Amino acid sequence: MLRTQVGIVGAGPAGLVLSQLLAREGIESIVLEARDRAYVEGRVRAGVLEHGTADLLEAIGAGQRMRAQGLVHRGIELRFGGQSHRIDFAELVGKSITVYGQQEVIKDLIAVRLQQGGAIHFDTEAYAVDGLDTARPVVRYRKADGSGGELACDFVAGCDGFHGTCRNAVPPNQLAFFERTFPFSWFGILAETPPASQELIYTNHERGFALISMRSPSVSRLYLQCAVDEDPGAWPDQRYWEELAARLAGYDAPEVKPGRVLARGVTGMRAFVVAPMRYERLFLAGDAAHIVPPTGAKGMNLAVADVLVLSRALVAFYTSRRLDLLDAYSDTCLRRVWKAQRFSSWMTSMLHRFDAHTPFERRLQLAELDYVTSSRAASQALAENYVGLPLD
Ligand code: FAS
Ligand code: PHB
Repeated sequence: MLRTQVGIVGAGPAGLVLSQLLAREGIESIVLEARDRAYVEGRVRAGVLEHGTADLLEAIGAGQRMRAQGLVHRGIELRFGGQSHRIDFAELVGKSITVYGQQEVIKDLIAVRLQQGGAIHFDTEAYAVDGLDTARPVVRYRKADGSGGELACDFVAGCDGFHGTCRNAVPPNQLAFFERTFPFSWFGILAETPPASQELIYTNHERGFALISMRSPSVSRLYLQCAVDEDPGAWPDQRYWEELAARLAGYDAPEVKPGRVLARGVTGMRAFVVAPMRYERLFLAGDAAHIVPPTGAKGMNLAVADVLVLSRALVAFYTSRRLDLLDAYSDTCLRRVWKAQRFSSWMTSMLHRFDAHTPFERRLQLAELDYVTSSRAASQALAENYVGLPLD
C-alpha cells in the first residue's frame, strides 16, 4: 500500500500545480495519472495564461520556458461587421496575457516535479475512492499492466477532469449540478502556418464564430464554430481554410496562409458546475468540478486558481491544524468559478451565431459588440476579466 499526505488524482494543470505548491511547503503528495507521460504532454488544449497564472507558474519554479517562449499579448481584437476593434489590456487594466500551449505547461510541471523528486505514477488509473469520511481515505487504482494497488492518504484532491472518477465518489444527493449546453461546438486545428495577426482575433460573422490564436511565430491555433456533432474528418483542409477566410473577410482582413494541419478536433461548448467542491476528505479542483465554454480562455486558469486555494488550506491544516480554510475551500473557489462562468457565457453569447436568434436578437448582439468596443468602461470590464480577476 502506498502512503502519502495528499493523494492527487490526475496529472493535468490542477494536479501538477497542486503537487508543486504542496512540495514547496514540505507537504508530501503522490499523483496518480491514468495515461502515460507522452499522452498527457501531447494533449493539445488551452493556450492562454492569465496574468496571475503566468506569475504563479514562475513563482513555483515552472515558468522559465514559458517566460522565454510564451507570447506576451497586451490585447485582443474583436472583429464584427468586417472590421477589427482592439481591446488594449495594457492601457485599460495595466496587465497582459501569455499565449503558451497547455501541453507546454504540462511538460514544464512534470519536469520540475520529477527533478525535485516528486511522485507521479503514470499509467495508473484510480477506479475508486473509499473512506472519505475517515481520517485515512484510500484511492484504489489499477495499472496498465493489470496490477492494482491502494494509496492511503490524509486528503484526496480530485484533479481528474470532467470524465474522472473522483466526483463519482461523492454520494449524488450531496451534490448540486448546474449545466448549460450551447447549440454549437468548436472545430479547432493546430497548423504549421505563421499567425495571421499579432494578437488573438475573436470574430462574430454571419457564417459563424472564428478565432485566430497561435502557439509560436510559426504555429497557428484556429477555431471555427461548427455544428454540435461536426465530424472533423469530413472536412478537407481546403474547406477549413476557405471557411476561415470567409469569416474573416472585410476591411483590413487578416490573411491566413494555409499550412500543414498538425492536429484537429471538435470540442463541445458547455458550462458545468458541481457544488460543493468538497465532500469530507475529498476536494474537487479544475474540470472535475467545473467546465467553462473556452471563449473566455478560463478553463486551465480556473484549475490553477482552485488549487492555489486548496494548497493554502492544506498548508494551514498541516502547520497549525486549522480547519477553517479547508471548510471555506468550496465557497472560496465557487465565487471565482461563477464569475468566470458569467464572463465565459457572456463572451460566448456575444460572439457566436445562434440559429434560434430572431433578427431583433441578432441586432442586440451586434449592439453589444459595438458598445464593448466603443465604451472605455465596457472595454475595461472585458479586459479585467480576460487577463484574470485577482487570485486573492
Ligand atoms: P485535465 O482534464 O486537464 O486533467 C485531468 C487529468 O486526470 C488527465 O491527465 C486525465 O488523464 C487524468 N485522469 C482522468 N481520470 C483519471 C483517473 N480515473 N485516474 C487517474 N487519472 C485520471 N481551456 C481553455 O482555457 N482554452 C481552450 O482552448 C481549451 N480547449 C480545450 C479542448 C479540449 C478538447 C478539452 C477537453 C478541454 C479544453 N480546455 C480549454 C479546458 C482545459 O484546458 C481544462 O480546463 C484543463 O485541462 C483543466 O485542467 P484539469 O482540471 O487539471 O483537468
Ligand atoms: C487557444 O489558443 O487555444 C485559445 C485561445 C483563446 C480562447 C480559447 C482557446 O478563448
